[in-house]
Amino acid sequence: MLKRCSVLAAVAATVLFSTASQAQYKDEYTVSTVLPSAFPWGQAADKWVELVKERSDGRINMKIYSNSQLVAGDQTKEFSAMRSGLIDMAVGSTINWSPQVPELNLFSLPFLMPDYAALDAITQGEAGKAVFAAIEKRGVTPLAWGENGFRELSNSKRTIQEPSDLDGLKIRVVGSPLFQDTFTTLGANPTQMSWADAKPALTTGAVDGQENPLSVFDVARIDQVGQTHLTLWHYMADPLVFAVSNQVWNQFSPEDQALLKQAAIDAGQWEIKKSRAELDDTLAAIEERGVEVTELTQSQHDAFVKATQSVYEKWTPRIGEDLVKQAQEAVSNRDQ
Ligand code: X2X
Repeated sequence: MLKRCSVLAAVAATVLFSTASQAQYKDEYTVSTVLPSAFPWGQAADKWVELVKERSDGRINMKIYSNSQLVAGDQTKEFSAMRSGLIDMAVGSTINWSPQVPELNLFSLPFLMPDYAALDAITQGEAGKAVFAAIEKRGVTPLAWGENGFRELSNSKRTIQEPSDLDGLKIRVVGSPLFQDTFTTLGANPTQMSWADAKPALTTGAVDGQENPLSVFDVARIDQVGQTHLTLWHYMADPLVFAVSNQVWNQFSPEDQALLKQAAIDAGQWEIKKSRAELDDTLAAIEERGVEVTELTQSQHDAFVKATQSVYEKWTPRIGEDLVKQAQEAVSNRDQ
């Protein structure tokens, strides 16, 4: 009898304990993204949610809110909302979080990363670790990298082959002061606006041009709003970061933290591979629709590099001299 009682007590204790720890878990966690499932970015988030659900046998459920709807369309508020716990998780672009995490401006330095090997050398090396530490320091736990892509320049007015071709062009840029500086120094007339406002502004002709990865240009059908000139200048690429608000992160058991992290790593690797593999077809589809695609010669490219040097002078101290140096070294030592 005594034995039975203690077994019962043990069972009761287990039930109680697991209900107590389960009670800290939410029925559903919010995941913020800017772009929805039609884009690689949204697919990265979809994959993460799917893997977590599967690997946790349905214990951890996440729901994606795309188009920055949790921050009323203002993607530059996503990081603060996550930090304060208004948003549980996000798959976000380094550009959109850079107002709160200055180190993330690293990736926006013009022509720092000539190719994917350079981008990977940064994210997968010591510089990438330093960037993650900077995010963590500001109240958000970064788990893995994904990719929005190399950003190319489009406009409705003319072929752009050299800095002077940008003279006076009104360009929509993301809400980042560094972008404002890059385009101002090139002689353009940049306007910061959210993604939600970008397509309407292109449609009405309020702006002449924009910059975004080819996948975004293609899926959002930017060609349909008069953007007939596209220059492949690969001037920067924005990685995506899978992340969780610290307030939420600390409530997960160590096992579930590991599960969330591994699922983010797997989803990120899957999405990076997929979006790179799709690039050639995407470009072909864009050209087929009659968009004039311009590749820069080496000397044209060099002219842009030269014209944007002042951005480094102004922004390196803000990003951190050591981090910029570490990234530049990673780029020069990359496997090619
Ligand atoms: O707003 C943009 O241009 C986008 C969708 O690429 C980002 O969120 C950085």
